Amino acid sequence: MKVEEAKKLVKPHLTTARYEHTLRVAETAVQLAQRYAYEGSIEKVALAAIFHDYAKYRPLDEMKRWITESFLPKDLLDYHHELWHGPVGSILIDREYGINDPEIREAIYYHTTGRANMGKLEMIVFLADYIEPGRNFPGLDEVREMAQQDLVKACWMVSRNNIDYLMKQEATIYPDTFHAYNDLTRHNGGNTHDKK
Ligand code: DGI
Ligand code: FE
Ligand code: FE
Repeated sequence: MKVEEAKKLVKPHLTTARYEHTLRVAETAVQLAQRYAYEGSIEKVALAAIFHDYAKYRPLDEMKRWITESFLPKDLLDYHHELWHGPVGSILIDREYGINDPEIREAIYYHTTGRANMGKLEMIVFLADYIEPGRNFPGLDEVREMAQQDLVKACWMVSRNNIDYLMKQEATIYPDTFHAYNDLTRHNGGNTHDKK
């Protein structure tokens, strides 16, 4: 699928603000892919980013049905519905448009939580979603700076900031969110608390 066609397909499913976020994530993701010499095509990077929030505004009962009736893990239903749009979106783009590239699917599926052993395209979309120029989170400057230097370390910062934010909200935290943090921490050489 061509990038321009993907944009046209996604647009009616999103609000204007969300569509503009999506375009900025795509631009940011392409820049990261170039910086970190992603081996796949730039078109794949753009498609993963353009579709990453595709399911964001699906009715909750429809997303619930996809989780119940597909291979998606049922424990998603025990967590906040914000966690559903990635996994459900990854299924919808296959069912509706025949996009079944595993790297694209995983980048969309895990873009909210991350997970252990993320691939390069997954990390690129995960990071681009957080640092795109329209975002304004506390600590974002530090992450944007690190994004120019070290993809894994920048993703680690995103993961750490997410958990920090969620704990301050006293929110429940999905296991993959922790798995991402632990895995990225190990890839960063760990911390003195990890060492005996
Ligand atoms: O869809 P976006 O707004 O572009 O961004 P996103 O998909 O990264 O995040 C959507 C929301 O999900 C965001 O407000 C933070 C939240 N979130 C991420 N991980 C967890 C989570 N919420 C809960 N309750 N638990 C998590 O593990
Ligand atoms: Fe999202
Ligand atoms: Fe997003």
